[in-house]
Amino acid sequence: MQMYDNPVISGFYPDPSVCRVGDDYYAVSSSFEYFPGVPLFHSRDLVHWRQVGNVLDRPGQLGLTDDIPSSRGIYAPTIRHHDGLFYVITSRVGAGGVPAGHLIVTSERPEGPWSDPVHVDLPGVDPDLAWDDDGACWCSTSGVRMARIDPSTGAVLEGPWRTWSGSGGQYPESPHLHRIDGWWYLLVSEGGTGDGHAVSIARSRSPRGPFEPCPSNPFLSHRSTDLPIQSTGHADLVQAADGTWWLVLLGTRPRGAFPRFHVMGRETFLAPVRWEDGWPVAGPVQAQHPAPAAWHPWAPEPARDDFDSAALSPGWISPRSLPDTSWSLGERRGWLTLRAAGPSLDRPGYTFVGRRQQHLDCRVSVRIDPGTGRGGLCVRMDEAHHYELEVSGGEASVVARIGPLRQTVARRPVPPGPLTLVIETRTTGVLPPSVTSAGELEQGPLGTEAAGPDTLAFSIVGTDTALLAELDGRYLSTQLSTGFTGRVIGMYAIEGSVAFDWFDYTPATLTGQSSGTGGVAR
Ligand code: 6LW
Repeated sequence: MQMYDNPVISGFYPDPSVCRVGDDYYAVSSSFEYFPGVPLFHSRDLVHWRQVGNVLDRPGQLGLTDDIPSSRGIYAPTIRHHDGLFYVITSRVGAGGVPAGHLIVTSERPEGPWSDPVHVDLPGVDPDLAWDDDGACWCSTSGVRMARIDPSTGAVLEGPWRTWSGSGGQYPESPHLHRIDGWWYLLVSEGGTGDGHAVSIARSRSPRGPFEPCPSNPFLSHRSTDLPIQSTGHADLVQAADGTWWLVLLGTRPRGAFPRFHVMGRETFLAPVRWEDGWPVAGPVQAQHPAPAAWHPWAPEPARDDFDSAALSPGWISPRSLPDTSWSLGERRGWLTLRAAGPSLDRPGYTFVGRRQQHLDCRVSVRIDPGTGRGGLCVRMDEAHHYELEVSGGEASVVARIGPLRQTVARRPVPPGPLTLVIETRTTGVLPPSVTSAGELEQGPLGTEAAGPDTLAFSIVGTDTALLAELDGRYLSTQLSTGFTGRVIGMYAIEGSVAFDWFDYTPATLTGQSSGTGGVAR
């Protein structure tokens, strides 16, 4: 029997929403402070996904300014297809987690171009769109609230009012309203997006309610289990072309000692659904399930970007913005040239182009020519949590920024001209290293057992390979940094111009640890 692997979209792609048009499926997820926003994926089987663009790919649609903290910005989109048009609705969230309304964009084609946004002034986050036969458009948001809106202008025509809000768990959110067999099913998540996460459902003959809850709510939760996949929730429902039903939902893969750490944020999982007495039955979400009838793998994405194209591919992201003046693929043909905009990765405003870490074990390498500038390769959670391998002035260094602490943990002279920088994440042989008072890295236990999720190893490759440092991965985990995102690995410049000939991302598959192969580009 053909099985599929979870997660189906690995790396920090949380809050998934999916719609089907004929034999094609489209999925979107949250992007928070990153530009471009709202990655859009295409699949023919719900298992193998490839990114075909970003919904918010023009600065004017997004407006992510430097005062937007990490893990704020764009939250929890919903994608729907109605009357020949794709709709994406998503929330904007400002400092302090204060919701700042919602925006709707439309396109005839999922690849875009997507329209400029119209704004919807409703409280909460996690907006959803659903239409009834009369053409009325229903928008539900966290809380859970419901309103009738005009999606072409964003005008609120009626409401909002409180509607069914789950079985009593905290944070009723991520509502999705689906019309199935003459019923309106309202799918919600509750319990918060951590260990207590759960999915519940209710139904009504009218979008206005009253909603009758499913007797077995929450009908899906991994709370209080020792399952390897945790925090399952924020689900959307889709019927495959063969009539079977599926949930796409977020989950995490925590590792290490109690209370365990996840480093790639919340990822996208797929779970089969069956119906009993008019209610969905799903879960637990496993690392493998029998595959949907359609099976349509895409050709694997190349591991390496040689920067030979005229445009950056859609998987590249930058915190808040990537001004045209800060990067070029044309200045030096076949190289990505980054120009420093800010002097430090500790404060917004710097030049950084990266991609999500998508595998527990992976190897990232770049060919860098620092010229007279300063830059390198960075693993980032946010401005206060990042490790980098940096080159400048004939020296390579490994720098760790963990909360209020910033330390150069290794230095080594390097010859002038291009060199290859390598960062590996390893889940095997994890030992907590220590830094001596002289700033030297010392291997060995610090009186604790190996407890982190992984180790990050920093090397320079020339005629031979020099390992500069190995650092504990727990300090670049959601449990340490807090927030809604996961690791992003990227190239940066913080002084002058720094050029990159290629960037290679290779999952390590021979470590004995499943990295979740999913269908998405690696
Ligand atoms: C999102 C909420 C959630 O708004 O996390 O898992 C929040 N669910 O629905 C941010 O992703």
